[in-house]
Amino acid sequence: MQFDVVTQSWPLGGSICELKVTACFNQFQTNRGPHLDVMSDKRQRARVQGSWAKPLPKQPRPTGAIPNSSTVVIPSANPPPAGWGVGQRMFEYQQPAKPVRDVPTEKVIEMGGDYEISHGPSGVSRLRLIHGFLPPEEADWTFSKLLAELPWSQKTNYRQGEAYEEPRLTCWYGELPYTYAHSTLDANTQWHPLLVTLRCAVEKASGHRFNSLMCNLYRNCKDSIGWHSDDEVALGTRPTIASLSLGDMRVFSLRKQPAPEEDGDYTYVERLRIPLTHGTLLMMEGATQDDWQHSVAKEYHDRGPRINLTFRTMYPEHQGPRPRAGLPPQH
Ligand SMILES: O=C(O)CCC(=O)C(=O)O
Repeated sequence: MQFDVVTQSWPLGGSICELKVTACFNQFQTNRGPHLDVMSDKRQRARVQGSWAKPLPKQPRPTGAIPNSSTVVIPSANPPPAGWGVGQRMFEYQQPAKPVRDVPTEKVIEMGGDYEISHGPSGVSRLRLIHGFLPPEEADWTFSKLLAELPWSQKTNYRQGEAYEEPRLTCWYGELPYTYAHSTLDANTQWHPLLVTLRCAVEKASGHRFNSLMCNLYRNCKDSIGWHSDDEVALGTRPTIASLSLGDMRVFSLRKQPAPEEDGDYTYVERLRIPLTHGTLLMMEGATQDDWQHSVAKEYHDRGPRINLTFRTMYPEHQGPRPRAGLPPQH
């Protein structure tokens, strides 16, 4: 076996790119005729190793004024050899038709406390975050009991006449049925005794009375709830919602309703993220359901089960969804 090494170098981006061509051929090939030598030469060229040699000394930067013309010609740093079919590249600056708008940075709320998240024509939107509302041992026990003993089932919803299974399990408690996404959860007054105890504790902490409860079970990272507001007419105006989380942490996201002139475009709206941990109580108050939407998105990391209990007050005299501009809710 015989090896030949041919080294070719040329400047590229401030370094010297060096290409080593390792020619390897069997001794007997040298005994073949001239046409075979051409073939073996082609095969030899196919064995290529690239490597970087030491950097070139720095090139002096061009000095002088930037030309006034709106066309800037940027020659490529190391023009390729003639015959490559690529010459100078032209970039033309054009004034953007619309002023450039920044997408607001998403804010994260991690510390417990009271937050005024917006002041709008509908009023002040408020959040209250209480970590450790249930101490860890109590939260563990409550989670296991509710997971095992609540009548969890998967609801079928409808979007544009098409049926789809909700990506989570639910159960509903209240004297009134609860309708959303064109399907109804029947009234259910058979409150689990543990839920009655939790409702009393949440009422005491919040100073609000609740007569209904939506229970959600997110089985794993693939379960979710889409963007929506809890703004059904039956919940009354500026409803207070108390949301207790148990089990694995999931991110609760909020996004502001866009102004009417945005035509339902959420690109530039304010956004918030709240990691909701085991035993945490989140209160949504004031105009939050008018001016914001919320969701729990699917995740790409493994997640264990999570239960969320949202306590609400339903008014029998009001029924049906509240009309709203923008996109339909996606429960
Ligand atoms: O799981 C959560 O934290 C949110 C549940 C929710 O948005 C709802 O029940 O309307």
